[in-house]
Amino acid sequence: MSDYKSKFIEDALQIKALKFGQFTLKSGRISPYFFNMGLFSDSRSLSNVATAYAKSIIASGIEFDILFGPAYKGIPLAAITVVKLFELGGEKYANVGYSFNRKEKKDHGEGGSIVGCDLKGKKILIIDDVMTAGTAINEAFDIIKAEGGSAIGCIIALDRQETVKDSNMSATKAVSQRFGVPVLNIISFDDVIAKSKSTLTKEQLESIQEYRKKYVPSA
Ligand code: OMP
Repeated sequence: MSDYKSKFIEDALQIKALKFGQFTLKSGRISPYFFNMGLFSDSRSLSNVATAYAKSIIASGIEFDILFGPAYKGIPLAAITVVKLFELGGEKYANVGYSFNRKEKKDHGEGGSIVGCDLKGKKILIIDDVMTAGTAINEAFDIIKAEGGSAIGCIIALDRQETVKDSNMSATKAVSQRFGVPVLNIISFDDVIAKSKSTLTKEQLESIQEYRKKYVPSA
């Protein structure tokens, strides 16, 4: 596992952004673990997160004009990562822009629902936190399309490697096929387990295994 992935999981465990227990997910699934990206909220952990996103993007070689962070959680992620892309990737990323959407459209001043770079005619990389059943991310693709941009991929911190809502298809694969773009990640569920297995109790490992049986993709 690369250093930045390893560091990312270590930080997540240390600040308790990655927790084991019983959690109800957006999809209604009852999960034995939860990843709360919002707890990366101090300068050190945010700097490390930005490094992890930036290194994953640089390693992928993906070409894009704008990093788009859907409201709310994507907003700081886009801002810190675009800065880190320039710091780590240099001139190649010097002109990369960032933008985000407002949840409520503004009808005065500059108006509209996009803050930051105009998306029209631009190649957009979406940045978000977690993918489970792959539902939440659809909205970001819709916003970009409505603004005349072209979504060329998305990057998430954690790919939980689960199925979509009503079939045994992988959520990331479904998103990738639906929009014809790659779905990149910093870490996957497999990375989480590889790194934290030795610290988990027998009961925790069993409930993770039970959960996986239900939602592991077979397509
Ligand atoms: P899906 O729409 O099912 O892919 O759920 C993704 C969203 O669920 C993320 O954007 C988060 O808001 C939230 N989530 C987490 O933050 N961490 C988790 O470990 C799991 C979820 C979740 O509810 O599935």
